[in-house]
Amino acid sequence: MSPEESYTAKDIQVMEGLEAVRKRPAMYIGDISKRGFHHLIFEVVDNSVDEALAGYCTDIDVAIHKDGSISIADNGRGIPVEMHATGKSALEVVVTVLHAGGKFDKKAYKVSGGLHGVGVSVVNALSERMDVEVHRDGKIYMQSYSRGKPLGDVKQVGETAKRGTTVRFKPDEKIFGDVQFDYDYLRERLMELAFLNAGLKISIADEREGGKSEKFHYEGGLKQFVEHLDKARTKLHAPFFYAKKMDGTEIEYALQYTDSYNETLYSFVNDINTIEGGTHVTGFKTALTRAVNEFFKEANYLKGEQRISGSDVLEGITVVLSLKVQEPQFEGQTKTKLGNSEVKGFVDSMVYESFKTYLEEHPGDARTIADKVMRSMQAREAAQKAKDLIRRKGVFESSILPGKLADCTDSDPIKAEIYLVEGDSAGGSSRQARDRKHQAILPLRGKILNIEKAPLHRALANEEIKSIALAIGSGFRDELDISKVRYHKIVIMTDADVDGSHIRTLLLTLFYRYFRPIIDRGYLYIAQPPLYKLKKGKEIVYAYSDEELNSLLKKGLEGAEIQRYKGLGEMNPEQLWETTMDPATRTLKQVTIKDAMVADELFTILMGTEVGPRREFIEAHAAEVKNLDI
Ligand code: 0RA
Repeated sequence: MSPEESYTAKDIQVMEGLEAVRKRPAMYIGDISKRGFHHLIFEVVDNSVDEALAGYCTDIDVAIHKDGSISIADNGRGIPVEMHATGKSALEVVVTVLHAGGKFDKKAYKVSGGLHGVGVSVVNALSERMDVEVHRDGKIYMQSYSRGKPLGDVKQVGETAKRGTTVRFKPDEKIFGDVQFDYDYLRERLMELAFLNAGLKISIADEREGGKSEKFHYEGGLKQFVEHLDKARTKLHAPFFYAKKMDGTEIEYALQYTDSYNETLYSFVNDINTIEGGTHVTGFKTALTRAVNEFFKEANYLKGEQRISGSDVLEGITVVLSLKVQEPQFEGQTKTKLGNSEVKGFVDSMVYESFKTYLEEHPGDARTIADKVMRSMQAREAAQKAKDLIRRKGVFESSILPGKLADCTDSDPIKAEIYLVEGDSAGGSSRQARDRKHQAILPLRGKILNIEKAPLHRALANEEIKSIALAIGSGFRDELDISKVRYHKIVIMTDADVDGSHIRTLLLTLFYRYFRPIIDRGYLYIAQPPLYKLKKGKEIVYAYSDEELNSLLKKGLEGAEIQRYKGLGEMNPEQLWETTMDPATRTLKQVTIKDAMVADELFTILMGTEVGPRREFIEAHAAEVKNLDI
């Protein structure tokens, strides 16, 4: 058969399928930014994790190579290679056919919605080059592709005693532009996957300059996840772990109380972080509250009409909740909210029973937890009194704005912006620089309260927090009313130095813990002031990163005079306007919940009660702390 003759209708369909992916990549992988090309990696890793879930794979090794490619090797069953009726190898079908369902749809847990589960063929379509090596039945097979098209048939290239699949690919620059893999971003997710899948060994190696590598392996799974999250906190007892499988649905959770005033709850469905929560989280919270209340009643801890509220039970708790659901429905803006109504009851009954039993069987832990919950209840009552007092004084009425706010004149929230500016001098120049009609300035003085260590009623009394809340107008925590937000762009503007990044972390944590819906709506931003001013003759150019500086110095601005901006105060109002505040020329980074979560975790380490993790962190990051970017 000549190549022309073997080019069948099926091949045309294949190419049309992959062409569709190349035409509208965002439809398949969300976007084509940094998130997008990292998503390609997770797509392949998910397939390897599926092999592990099915009981066939123990090791996954990820490597970032010097040539800009990435490889994912596993010791699973290996993608099948046998010939099809179509004359094609199964491997070629799996890798070139969009949703090669049916026979090859081996997933125990389907992932509908969300972005996971689009398949290796999407990775192939979006790679300028991909190589797959399969070790199976004693033989090594290879096939290579370019932009989804096979460069030849599947070939046997040797013999082997091993099993498994290695996928190596280089994302297509035509689609993604300049691709730079981010080690820390990858490690974060790989570590998370190792925690979520107890016993699975995952490694990451960076073969680029300054190379590094790490291995993640946790026999204790979620229990160790919780210990990791609490590493900087004072723990009140050893973590409790529970797992149960029923009618194809699985639940696992680990839980620990610390002396923190905050709730840390991470939830996952089929290994996807359900940032927006959902029925499983609701079920969990109501069950936990019920179990504790029940236990308190039986132990006669409560006086008369005293009742424990959900927030009392959740204060200071760290939870990782992980579910495996067969047909998950993901909803919400980022498709990370579980919608399945049947899951709520399932989680509720499993958690209620297991936690109540735990309290009964561990009287020491139960006593400690009960004391903590009691203190939370008393603090809540104190906070309520403080709030009532403030309300009576009218402080939280939106007509009263903080004295240092330089408000804008247009009161339409959609058009209004507020800059939260560090320090008085920068506050002054941004006040002069701004567009008075649409831009308000709130200067923030000194350090904002460490909310990791402050109970609610102390947070309420803090001047900086109060003025932020008053200016924004929404109220916060349980009482936040998103329709009252006075600005749909809230911009954090801090110096590009250690203090600045510290204050930014603090503010992100504050919004994450007190004003979360503002982040969910996408109202929170980080200003991007330039790091350098380059002057060559009459020409003045700004660089916003070290990379940009280097490339400007190489392209036309050789020998330019360089000024490094340490603080916003070093810029005059015109420069500040032009580089950072003018909507026509500035870049703002929109804060995602994930950004805020990362900041919050970092903050917990930096501010937590345990000294060890803080020292470790600072030592590990000493070199980069100057541009620690969160
Ligand atoms: C299709 C069918 C089977 C496994 C796989 C694909 C598979 C895909 C990937 C991608 C990366 N690693 C992978 N490992 C396996 C089932 C194989 C069988 O039944 O033997």
